Amino acid sequence: MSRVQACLFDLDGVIVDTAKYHYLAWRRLANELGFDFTEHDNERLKGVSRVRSLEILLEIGGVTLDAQTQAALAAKKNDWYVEMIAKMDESEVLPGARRFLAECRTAGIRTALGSASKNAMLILRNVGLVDQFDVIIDGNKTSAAKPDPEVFLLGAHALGVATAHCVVFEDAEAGVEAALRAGMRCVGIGSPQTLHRANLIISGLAEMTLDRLPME
Ligand code: B16
Ligand code: MG
Repeated sequence: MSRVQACLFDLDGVIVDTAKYHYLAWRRLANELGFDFTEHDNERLKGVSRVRSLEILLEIGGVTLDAQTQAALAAKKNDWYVEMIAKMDESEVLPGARRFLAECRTAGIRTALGSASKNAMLILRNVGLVDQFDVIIDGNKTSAAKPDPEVFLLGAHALGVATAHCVVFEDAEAGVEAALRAGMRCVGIGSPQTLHRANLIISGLAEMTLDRLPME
């Protein structure tokens, strides 16, 4: 019997691919400001908070703006992003995610969401996954961004599971770092080049089975 008692999942890049919508909204903003923003540039925003994402975007465009203007632009980008995610449905859950969440729960392993997004609830509702998580920690409940371990520590605490019995699923380097700093094991989803510190690296939850969960 596995000693793993809880699995904590990042949202964007693990459960759904919302990075494509973030990209479209950030690119629209960059174009309005008079510069281009490529998909390659967008990689730098994955797993990063909204405020920090805007700072990186402005850095790329070589634009300096006061705090008030920055706040207004972040809100504008979010309105465009929300317009897109409002149309998401069940078909946008990444392959294997729904099945693996169900397998965890059937095996008595508790589940939590650990996302930087302040829009996580809207996304989970639209794709029909709210009920698959025992606990949901999102960007509205945290004060420190990954690689700070706060989001995962809050998740483990709410689940009542010791960090040593938790496994995190993450697609961003900062998220892997956050999981390890929380004293948890981590399954990296994506490239071994960026996620090499994870205990196991897979290309998506379609490859994941309970017997592959990294144990102490
Ligand atoms: P929002 P995750 C992150 O989600 C995204 O990867 C990142 O690109 C985004 O800036 C961040 O959420 C904040 O999202 O603007 O919706 O609050 O990977 O932590 O699930
Ligand atoms: Mg992510």
